[in-house]
Amino acid sequence: MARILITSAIPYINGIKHLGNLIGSQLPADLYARYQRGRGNEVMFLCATDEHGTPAELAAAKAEKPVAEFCAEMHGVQLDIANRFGLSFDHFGRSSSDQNKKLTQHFAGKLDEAGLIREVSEKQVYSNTDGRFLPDRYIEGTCPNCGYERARGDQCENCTKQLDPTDLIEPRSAISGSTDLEVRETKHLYLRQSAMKDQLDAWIDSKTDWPILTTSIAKKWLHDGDGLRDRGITRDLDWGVPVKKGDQDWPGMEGKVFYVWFDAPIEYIACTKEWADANGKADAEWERWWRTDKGADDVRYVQFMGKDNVPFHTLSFPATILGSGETWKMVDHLKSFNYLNYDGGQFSTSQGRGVFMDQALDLLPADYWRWWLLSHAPESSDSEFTWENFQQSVNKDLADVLGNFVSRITKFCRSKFGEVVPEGGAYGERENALISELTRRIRAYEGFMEAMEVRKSAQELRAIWVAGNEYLQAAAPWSTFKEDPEQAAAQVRLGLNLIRLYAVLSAPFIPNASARMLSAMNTLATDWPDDVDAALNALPADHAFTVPEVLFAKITDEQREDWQTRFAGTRA
Ligand code: B3M
Ligand code: ZN
Repeated sequence: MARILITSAIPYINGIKHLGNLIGSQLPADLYARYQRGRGNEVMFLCATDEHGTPAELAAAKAEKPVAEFCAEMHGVQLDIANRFGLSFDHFGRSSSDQNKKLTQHFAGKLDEAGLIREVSEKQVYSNTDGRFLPDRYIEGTCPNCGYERARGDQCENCTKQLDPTDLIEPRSAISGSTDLEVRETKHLYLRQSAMKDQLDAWIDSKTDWPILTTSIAKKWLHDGDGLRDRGITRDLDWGVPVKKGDQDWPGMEGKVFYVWFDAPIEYIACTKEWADANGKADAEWERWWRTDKGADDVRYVQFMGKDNVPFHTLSFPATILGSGETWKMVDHLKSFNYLNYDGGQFSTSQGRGVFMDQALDLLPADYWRWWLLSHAPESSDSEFTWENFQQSVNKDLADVLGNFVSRITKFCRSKFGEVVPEGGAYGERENALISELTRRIRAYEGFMEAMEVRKSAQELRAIWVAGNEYLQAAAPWSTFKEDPEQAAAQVRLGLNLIRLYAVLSAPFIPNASARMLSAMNTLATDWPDDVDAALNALPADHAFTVPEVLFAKITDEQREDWQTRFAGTRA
């Protein structure tokens, strides 16, 4: 049994995520986690809310709530939506937890001991209009690298370059729009990433199986111009992890907090301790996932994220854990995604454009969205959500192909043999041909799932559903029944067994429909079909089942048009 550690980028606390965010990390991570569990592997799947930084402060101010209270509430909201989407986290933590505070301060202390922190007296942008220092992402201006006019002070979302606010051309406050900014002197800690350049370079070179999207972004920032720059890891803010070295005060750093991007990835680790603490488990239980001298040397660690998060995960976070000199588990595989666009434009949280997770669930159950999003995952390039495409995929793949198969075979059986798996006959040539096709396709499906090729996995799964439909069409038990009821019985028995098989194979994509199929088939047998022949004999003659309610309802043209208009504008 393999041990697999899976993390999804942790969503900001400031609002409910849109479908673009969902398919950029949490959903594919869940697909992989469910698949690995289905294969019988030991999985630790983690996510959390990213609660620090100015976005949290500003969102709380807008909601007229103290920031701690706002975060606690929003964590609950995000957790509830995640559950309703079927995201099967082992723990959904909070970057503001005590565990993360302590661990973040611990790392800072270790990095300081290793000589990798320097104090810098720097000039920082102060907004006279807003009466505060402006954190990086609340300064907007033109990107010096690509000329994008709405680049933020921490990163240009157009070209992904990590920036410092003072790099921006024609900077302005993103809070008030004011250009009445001045630069004031303040002291900060810098992580000497540059001193780790060669180590990071060699580490990335050793990752020969990473997607090109991941390595190209990492390499770009390692070798771009002056190469890997040292990064400020503290901020003049009230809300965040107080700057300390381990449990010691840090002279001169009073009242400052760590930069949100310093503590956020550390939460992956801290989250595992939160999980242990919440379940009354000893530290050894989480350490065996993270400390290579305490059992984690045989763990495979996979991270999921959108492409804009790649630099932080290939450079900054590895610099933190490598720099500590301790035995932390490093990521083995990093799966990154392009962007999902919305109906001719971009999804946007700040502008409320697109469909948000809560709204999606008000329209249709999670599986409809899961299927569309995963089968259209923005892997090799950006992809686009359109209502037409969504309607088409749901109606064809889910309703016509899978749903119809389940309904036809169960109803036919009920009408001719009753609600039990029929007895008699034997699988013949046609059945054996189907078994070999399914065997070939299931092995291909496993290969794609293992490689996290999300779209190809979906295509293969669909082809597996189609193969069953084609079999049923060709075998036509409703005709066979007239001349040879025994043979019809074998065909129907195969069809009912296929439903169970489909439930097992499809569970990572559409867990709710899968559970309903299993419950209709009245079985708890969810073993992975290593042997397809055996899997298609799992439900024996006389086994009772029930005809399920319609698995997937079709989306009508009226619904589609209604939704299209409702979601054309922006969310209030
Ligand atoms: N919260 C950004 C995002 O949600 C950030 C990810 C942190 S991963 C450690 O895209
Ligand atoms: Zn740029």
